[in-house]
Amino acid sequence: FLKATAVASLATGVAAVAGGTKAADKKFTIALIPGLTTDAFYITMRKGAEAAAKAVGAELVFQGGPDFNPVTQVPVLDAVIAKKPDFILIAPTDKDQLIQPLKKAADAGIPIITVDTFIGTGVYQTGNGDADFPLAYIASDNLLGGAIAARALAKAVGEKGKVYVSNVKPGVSTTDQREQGFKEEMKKYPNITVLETQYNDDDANKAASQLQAVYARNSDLDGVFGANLFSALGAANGVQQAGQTGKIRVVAFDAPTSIIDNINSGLVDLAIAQHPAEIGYFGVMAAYAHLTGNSIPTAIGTGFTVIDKSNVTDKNIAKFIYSD
Ligand code: T6T
Repeated sequence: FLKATAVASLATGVAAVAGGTKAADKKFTIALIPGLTTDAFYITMRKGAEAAAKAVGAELVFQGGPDFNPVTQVPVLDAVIAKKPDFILIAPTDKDQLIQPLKKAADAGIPIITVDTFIGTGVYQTGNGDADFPLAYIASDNLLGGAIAARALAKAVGEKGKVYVSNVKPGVSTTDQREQGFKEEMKKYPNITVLETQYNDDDANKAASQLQAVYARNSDLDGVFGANLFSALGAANGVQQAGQTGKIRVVAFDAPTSIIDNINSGLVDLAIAQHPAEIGYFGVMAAYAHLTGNSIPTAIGTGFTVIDKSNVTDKNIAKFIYSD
């Protein structure tokens, strides 16, 4: 009798495994729509997503717009929805303007996770509001990232003087939160004045001209926080063009190789590297978990690595430099 039971449960076990294998045999198509395709941050995210897709035998489709703008992102999203992928991972380029376009995907039965940026408040699956339908938000803690930037810049300028934020445009969840976190933390430094934010539309050339214009109005400018890759790169170029390298201090969000070069030359003090590959990896893994009937957390936070001259050659740090 004992033997029979053992055989029976073994058989059940085999059946369960066979069932699991069958579900996993379907090759899922997971679409990843970045903020824009030519940004080292999203290129690195794609690598992590591809590693995860390979691990679970899914197909990853990477399709995005040529600039960071809802006007170009929404048609890409519509084209992706028309192809009916099993899952959409997307970095929405605007908190509000992507709600309705993404609702169309949800209404078509395509599950969604937002990666890097969010829609609405970024708090999903609450039964509240019109933007809680994505299953999860996977990203850096951008408020914290802004606070880290403020502390670093305050230290670099000797806790006094004038600084400003070089930013993309209002409505982008990540960069809005970085600015918010930065300004809140800066309140702890009464001798630092934070000048008006300069919005560059994700255009490094514009950010460079703005740096020079702010400096022309404020010859005692001490520092700038570049709130994303192009803002930081442009601000740093502006500092160099103004002949102020080392005098106007630069703290960069994001860590492409160009910013690392600027750290080595002394133009940029430090870079706050996000972990985009990790965001992409967990995005695909969470999608796969959902598609195979598992529940997933509504939020996954990924970390930062602060890179400066003192640690840039350490291979455990350098692995967080973005891919070009
Ligand atoms: O900083 C990243 C990303 O987190 C942000 O949402 C948009 O800009 C980047 O892609 C860098 O260019």
